[in-house]
Amino acid sequence: MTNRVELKPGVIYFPQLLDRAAQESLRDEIYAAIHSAKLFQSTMPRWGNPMSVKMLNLGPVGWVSDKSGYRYQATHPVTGQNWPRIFPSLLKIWDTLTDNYAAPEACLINYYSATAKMGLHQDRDEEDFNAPVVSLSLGDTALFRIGTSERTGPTQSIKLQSGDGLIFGGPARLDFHGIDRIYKETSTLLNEGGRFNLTLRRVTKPHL
Ligand code: MD6
Ligand code: FE
Repeated sequence: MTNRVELKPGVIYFPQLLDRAAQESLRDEIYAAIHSAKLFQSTMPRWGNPMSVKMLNLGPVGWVSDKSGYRYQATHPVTGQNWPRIFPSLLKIWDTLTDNYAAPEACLINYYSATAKMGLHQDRDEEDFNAPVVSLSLGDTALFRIGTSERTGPTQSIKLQSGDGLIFGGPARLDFHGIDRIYKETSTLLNEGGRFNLTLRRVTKPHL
């Protein structure tokens, strides 16, 4: 098992959770999924401004955002098709990091170009806040900022590199967080540059 660094209660950082070979195979699985299902451009609720990040989901449901709000839905907003399945390799990582918590139902894939960022936000569209969110980074390094459950609370920052993992749960599950910037050309994993972030989520409450 790799290093495990508790950044604060509920936030555990796993530097280099995935070695280069694991990163390459995950990258290739992502490319195959994107080839069949296509990234889509999300827009912010209400005003409809485009987000700088492009998205795709895997799993029975996926997270989408448009003028009418944020929600989980079973189909791709552009094609109307079901989302591709969550890769078995990802389910295995989830089981290891969450100690076999009920299976994740969504894997949100975010793609950041060198200039993309993500504003401070909470992940609160899930019914089950007992489940942690598991995050994986591939490609260029990103500056990740974590605050508190209040938007204006103090924050700490950490650079997430290709292959790093993060668990976000427990008392930190509703903490604000975001990506301030991408460090261009810091990884050779993606030919086109930029960064993928995958977040695995349990959406509904597990039934006994
Ligand atoms: C990113 N991550 O790393 C954005 N959300 O690109 C997230 O928004 C995130 O890393 C919930 C839990 C972990 C995360
Ligand atoms: Fe998030």
